Amino acid sequence: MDFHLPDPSTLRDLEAVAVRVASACGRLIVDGRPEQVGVAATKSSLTDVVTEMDRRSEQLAGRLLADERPDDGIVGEEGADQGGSSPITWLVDPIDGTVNYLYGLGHYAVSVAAVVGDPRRERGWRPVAGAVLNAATGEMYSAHTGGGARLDVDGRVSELQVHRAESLGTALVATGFGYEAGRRARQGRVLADLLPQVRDVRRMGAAALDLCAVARGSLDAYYEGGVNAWDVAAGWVIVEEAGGVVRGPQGRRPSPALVLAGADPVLGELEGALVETWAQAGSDAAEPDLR
Ligand code: LIP
Repeated sequence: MDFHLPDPSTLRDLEAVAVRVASACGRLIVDGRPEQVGVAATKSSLTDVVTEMDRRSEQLAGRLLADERPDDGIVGEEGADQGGSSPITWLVDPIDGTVNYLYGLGHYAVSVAAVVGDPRRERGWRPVAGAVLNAATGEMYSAHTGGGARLDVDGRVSELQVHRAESLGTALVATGFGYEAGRRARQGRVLADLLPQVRDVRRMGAAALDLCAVARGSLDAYYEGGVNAWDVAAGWVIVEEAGGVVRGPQGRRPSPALVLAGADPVLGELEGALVETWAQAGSDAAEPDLR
């Protein structure tokens, strides 16, 4: 599926909008974080929590995007879902790493991405610009298609480049887990089989920041089954513009079934290892067999 790309000037503008929106939402969730963050609601399970700040952050993102890009659509993790008349839809994860935020663990992000296509349709879209702010540290990752990827730390900007590990056995690999107990048990079995085959694994709790760590060369690869479009959209374009690859099984576009990010040949080796253990780990509707 080919998508019509906006012109380079528009792509640069879209990245700048994503950075501004992520910055504003990041300030809100940090400055407005109450001493005791309460759980406002749960979603897919008791551990899948939403805080009041998730909701406030998404509301702020919606207001800012409506001001800056009134013709675009918006889809957010906490329920924002409005169509637009332009080819651009914004995917917003108002707090990625919500459990980290709830516990005060300094590793959570605001992820804002501009995509073309239809993000409500699996594999029916792709990102063209995005920003991921690690709100706890102030590290701002951003990119647009054809424009490279960069990290801005207090105004010091560096270009991002993925690391190319020599083999899966020397690769540092990150992953994450769903919130439903049965899926977590299955994902745990997959991880247990993978662990002896890699240098080490990391589970840091925020897909958007895992993808940015791949783009930065601080991880060699990331994989996860069951993530949502808003979790990965901005990190996807950031990894690609840092010279990496983001894909699903068998070279397909990423989907909730499985997101793989890194650089070949190690990414191909990782997928090969996952395909074997995935099939043996049992079935899961949202994470079908990877063959
Ligand atoms: C999180 C993802 C993470 C996944 C967590 C959770 P949230 O998103 O970024 O990769 O492992 O289970 O889904 O819920 O914090 O926005």
